[in-house]
Amino acid sequence: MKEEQSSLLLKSSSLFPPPQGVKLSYGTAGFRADASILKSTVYRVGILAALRSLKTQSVVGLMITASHNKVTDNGVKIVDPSGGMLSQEWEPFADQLANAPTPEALLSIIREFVEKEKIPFDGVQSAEILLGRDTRPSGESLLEAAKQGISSIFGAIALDLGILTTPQLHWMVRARNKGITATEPAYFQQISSSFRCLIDLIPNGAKINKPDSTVVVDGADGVGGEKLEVLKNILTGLVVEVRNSGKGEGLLNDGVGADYVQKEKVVPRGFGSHDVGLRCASLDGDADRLVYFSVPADSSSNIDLVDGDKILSLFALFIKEQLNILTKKGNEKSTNNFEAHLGVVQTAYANGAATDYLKQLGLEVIFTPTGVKHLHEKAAQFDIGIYFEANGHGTILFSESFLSWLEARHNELTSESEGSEQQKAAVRLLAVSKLINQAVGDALSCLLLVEAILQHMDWSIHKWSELYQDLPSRQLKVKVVDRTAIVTTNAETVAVSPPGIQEAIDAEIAKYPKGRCFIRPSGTEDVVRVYAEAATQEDADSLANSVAKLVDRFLGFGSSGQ
Ligand code: NG1
Ligand code: ZN
Repeated sequence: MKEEQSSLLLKSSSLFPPPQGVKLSYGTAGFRADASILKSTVYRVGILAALRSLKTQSVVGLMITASHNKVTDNGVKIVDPSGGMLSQEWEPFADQLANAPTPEALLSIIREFVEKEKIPFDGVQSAEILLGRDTRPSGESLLEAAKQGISSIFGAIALDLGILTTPQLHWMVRARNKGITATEPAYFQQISSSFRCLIDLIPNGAKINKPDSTVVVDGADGVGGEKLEVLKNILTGLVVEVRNSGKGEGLLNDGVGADYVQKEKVVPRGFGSHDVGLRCASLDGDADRLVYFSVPADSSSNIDLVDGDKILSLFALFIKEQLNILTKKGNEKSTNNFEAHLGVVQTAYANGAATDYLKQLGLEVIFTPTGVKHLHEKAAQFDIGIYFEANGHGTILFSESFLSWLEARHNELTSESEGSEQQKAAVRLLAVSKLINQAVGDALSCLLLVEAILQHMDWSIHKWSELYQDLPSRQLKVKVVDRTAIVTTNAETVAVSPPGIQEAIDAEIAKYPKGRCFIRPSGTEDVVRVYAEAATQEDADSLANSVAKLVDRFLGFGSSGQ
């Protein structure tokens, strides 16, 4: 490393001292903490992003968001050139960078890493980083810190794209590296035109004038609501009413948003008995999660939740149906058939009833640990891989080889039998691959796909919700002394440490019909999460409570002397 580069790094990093007594970890979705302690971390992630761009010789992204967490929190994560999450191999380096106590320690970590990874670091190569942030008030100054980090690496430039949803930034990084226009209008154009294409192909003509062609969306008072206000004006074939769009007095994620709705199972602020029977949806604070809900007739605050598992089920049904039409044996030449491998990926948080339903559809279901990086990786192994977390984060991945076959088959069918059912199925699948965000789960694009499929099937939200009945579940959080004391295996369903805790959990589970329960340390908050499922809500609550007590007994503050 050149002398000037070293002294620039020493000088600039001395302006961003790390917080005292805090150990930061890259976690499930980047670094997250109270915004007041994050400047140094974001500055250092700026350096990390520049190194990642140099190493890959591609454009990378840096997003400032704390998603569904409270407005006073913030966070930062890197988008890899593919549009996916930062390669997991780099996470330990990210942790080292964030925790380096002094400018000198930071410099030596960088030096060592640059050498080990053989990063071209001569100031000749250039690095480019796209920056985005959500609507949190702390975002602007943190973005400045990221820019300082980036400009402390010679040859690195930052392109500030301002306020974006997380999936928009992922989409743009991916587009940029593919040589496609990477702007917000291009993104809106792509998702709105592929949505229109699906609507135009609805059997028996468009049903836009039906009374339930309106979807009412809770924007979590965040960036998703803001962007949806723009998108809805260029959409045809759907009426969108946005509430909690961030323009009013409401606070981001405060009694609103997908996380609140999914975990509390109640209406978000601004919704109530006047919405009985309407099709409602909720985005999270950075618009990468989506859940639907409706307000039942006898209620003003309880909801009928249609979560990520049901979105996954709806997508899987539609894709399976279109694939069947496309590849059915008939009088056409069957030389050009392709046995597309369709699979779904879930985590242990998926409702047991959802998994049973998907298996009964004949689908291959795979489980991974929590965190979309894990789900995404598995889904990418299928020709068409659909992944969703119960909380509403997910997408559909199409492999390059399947897409090139599909393009070819589409061209063939268009010249042989334009307007045939098979040709329409090919067009629909191609439209889905353009509508759905191939980089990461995207609430706006998933919303449009759900709406297109419901119109296609001519289904109400109730019909959709009745695909299967969720088993009652409960999620709790427990504060402990050190959550890393919990080590899990089998896609996080079994705790191997601390010793004895799994046996104690199993003994509780055995008391409840259809009982299922697991614990894991959160990757985004300093808590242990408890998830329980059982035949009745009362049992699910009671199982979750007794396991939360066990966690407290083994690891809580009263246990530290043991
Ligand atoms: P943690 O805090 O690791 O449970 C939460 C979600 C994840 C994922 C990340 C990223 C649950 C139970 N966990 O992770 O699924 O979405 O946040 O935002 O919902
Ligand atoms: Zn989010």
